[in-house]
Amino acid sequence: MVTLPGGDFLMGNAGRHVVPHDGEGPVRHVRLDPFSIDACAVSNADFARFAEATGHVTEAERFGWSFVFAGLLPDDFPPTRGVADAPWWRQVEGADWGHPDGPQSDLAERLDHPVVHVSWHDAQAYCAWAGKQLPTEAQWEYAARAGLERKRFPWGDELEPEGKHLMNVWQGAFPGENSLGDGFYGTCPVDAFAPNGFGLHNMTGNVWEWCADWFHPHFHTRDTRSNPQGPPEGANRSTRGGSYLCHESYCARYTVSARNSMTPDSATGNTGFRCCLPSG
Ligand SMILES: [Cu+2]
Repeated sequence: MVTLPGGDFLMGNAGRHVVPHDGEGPVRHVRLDPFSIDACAVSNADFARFAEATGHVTEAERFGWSFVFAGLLPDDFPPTRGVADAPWWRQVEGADWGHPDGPQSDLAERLDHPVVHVSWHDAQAYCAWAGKQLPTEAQWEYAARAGLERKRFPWGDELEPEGKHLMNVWQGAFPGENSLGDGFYGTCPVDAFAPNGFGLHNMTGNVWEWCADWFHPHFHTRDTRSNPQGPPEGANRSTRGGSYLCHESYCARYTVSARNSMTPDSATGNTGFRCCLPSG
């Protein structure tokens, strides 16, 4: 883990790149106590140790299916149900954290990749076992920004500075063609790209990361500016950071301020988490 000093920072984005109904703005001063956060997302190896020690069965395992990106399924995969307005998401029976691309897949080549197909409840259970907690959205964003003010990405404003890929997102025409400019189609190892100025890897791209907060598009405009925890209740939990599927053309939520959410029992092949701890 990396210990961060906290203090005052500018949270949110009101620039031209925002997704308005996500509630990325306004830009506001937020104050945080010091805390520690994992340098990397929780890996499959980490989660395997937790499952082994506790016998935890994830929600996707109990439901018997999870959402897998169509491009990750073998060509001869049996028919699956899709999502109406996002047909590239397939409802795959037997997909779970140990079988991330469906029942024919395993973790052999990706123990150092982030665990996926874990719900918010699963992430909470892992955190409780590890004696940690999920970061709040404010902690997550402060950590992702690494002291840079009003920048779009953890390293600055440019998506590919000097043509260099600094995170795992989609290159090419989504969803049919990925030119693999960054070297990866699906997930990549949790430390695959250089860390940000705080020493944290893959804050954007690779996988969405669960945060502690209930999601609300506007609650933060009236929430406390000191260690905000989000709304007291809600339907969805917040996720941050975007994933290997993000692309400017359809989902540019691969930035430090972008927000998304899912119900706390949901799991997908592009959502994981990292843990945090109050410091001192
Ligand atoms: Cu996205």
